[in-house]
Amino acid sequence: MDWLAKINEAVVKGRKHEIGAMAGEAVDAGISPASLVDDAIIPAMNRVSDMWRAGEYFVPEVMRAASTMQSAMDTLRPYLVKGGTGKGIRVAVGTVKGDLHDVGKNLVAIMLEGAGFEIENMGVDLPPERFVQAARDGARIVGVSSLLTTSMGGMRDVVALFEQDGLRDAVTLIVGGAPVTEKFAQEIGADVYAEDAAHAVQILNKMFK
Ligand code: B1M
Repeated sequence: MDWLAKINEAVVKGRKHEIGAMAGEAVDAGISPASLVDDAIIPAMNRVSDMWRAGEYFVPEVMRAASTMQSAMDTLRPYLVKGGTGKGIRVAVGTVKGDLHDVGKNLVAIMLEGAGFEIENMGVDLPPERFVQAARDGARIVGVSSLLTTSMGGMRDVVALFEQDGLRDAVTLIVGGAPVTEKFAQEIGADVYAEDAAHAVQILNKMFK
């Protein structure tokens, strides 16, 4: 059975109630959880995006696919986080104000948890104050996600508030999301840009051994 094709199709078609069992069976059949994410689930969301742009999918279908993806991630989460070494470093991650996209941010959170970081997943549409509060509550790394060109400017406000509150040097600020670039991250004064979840793990693992 081609599990990758089957899972890809199930996400695209939004088979939310079947996907959990399917993902579990695929793992039992020997497919690596990381491959399910990289080679089936993320490509499925890219297909959904193409279908949206082509006018074949509308918001309800996209929402259903995203929620199906989330269910798959919920099933895979225990496998992806297995083996975390427990670094004792808290990372707070959230999506910037005005932005409701949470799938990529959740993936980053799961992968970092798998690498041994303690995770506070703060949610979406967050004002700058929420990110600063996370640092006051003990996060040493604060991650900000944005998926919209119209929301990414909000990352600048997050950095500015950290500076204004005298907490800029107390945290490592990591930013990412589809429209975000290394150049933009440097412009706004973030410490780290990660293009995807694996990259975020790689960089933070190097910085926090
Ligand atoms: Co939206 N949407 N959406 N959407 N949506 C995009 C992002 C878009 C590219 C689609 C398109 O037009 N091709 C486009 C943005 C264009 C732009 O600004 N450049 C877009 C738009 C325009 C919109 C609306 C404005 C549409 C409308 O209403 N007219 C609206 C905005 C709502 C709002 O946020 N205020 C909207 C709404 C939605 C839904 C609610 C329907 C749904 C979100 C559901 C949810 O998240 N719960 C949705 C979805 C699902 C998408 C697409 C199809 C898929 C996003 C996704 O989940 N990708 C998306 C097209 C696309 O990206 N292909 C699109 C899978 C995920 C694993 O990847 O999130 O990129 P991604 O995360 C990656 C990296 O970016 C990175 O790591 C992850 C992979 O490892 N990363 C980080 C992300 N955050 C990181 C943080 C880090 C480090 C790395 O450190 C902290």
